[in-house]
Amino acid sequence: MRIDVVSIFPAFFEALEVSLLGRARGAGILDIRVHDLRDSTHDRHRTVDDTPYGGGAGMVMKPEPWAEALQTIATDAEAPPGGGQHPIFIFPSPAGEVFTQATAGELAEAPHLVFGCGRYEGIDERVFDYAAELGSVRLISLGDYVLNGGEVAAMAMIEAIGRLVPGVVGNPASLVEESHEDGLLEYPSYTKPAAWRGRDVPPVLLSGNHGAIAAWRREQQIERTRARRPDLLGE
Ligand code: 6GU
Repeated sequence: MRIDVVSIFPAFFEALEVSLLGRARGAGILDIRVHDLRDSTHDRHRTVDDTPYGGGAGMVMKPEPWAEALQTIATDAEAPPGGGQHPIFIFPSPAGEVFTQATAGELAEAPHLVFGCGRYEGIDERVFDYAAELGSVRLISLGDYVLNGGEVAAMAMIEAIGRLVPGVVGNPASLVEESHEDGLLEYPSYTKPAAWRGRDVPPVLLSGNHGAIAAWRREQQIERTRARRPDLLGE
């Protein structure tokens, strides 16, 4: 899978060089390229923002640098691998649809994603219309709170999506039994020692009875989901 990221703070994405995603990049499974939006400006001050029409607080990101950066990426991507297909442009935004595990699974199937990370009060709305001529466009939010820009949100989405790409996580079985994969929160996990500071591991887990263990884990999942996230149960 190819992932391009456009941002005025490319340094945020240095963390993609470590851990599982870093290894997947080294192995050629993920082709991640980070671009500085200011490289698509042509004035001496490398200006990316301006005051909003109609007034109001804050600054808005100008359309021209965005158009140049996105067009260059879309055109360049015509070359394989993943070439010839229109990219999916993702603009992290608190005004977008909410990102879920289902969103991650869907996007993990795409050959080419482009993340456009806005700062300030947002990006000139015409950029989204322009991007829609180059590929498909999604505005996506992590949840109902506000970050200073799209970078941290893009990082979270790239990790959630990237780990679902075949070969990124060594043991695919570990992707199955985790929170949100079946609409429930994960069951609690324990390791050795069986007794620790007066706290014992639940005896059923030491019983060797696989049916009883599976039933206990399912009960735990339902119980915690009801306590912490009743919305997932429609309650
Ligand atoms: Cl995707 N962007 C920003 N700026 N804030 C957010 C968000 C995204 N998701 C939640 N808060």
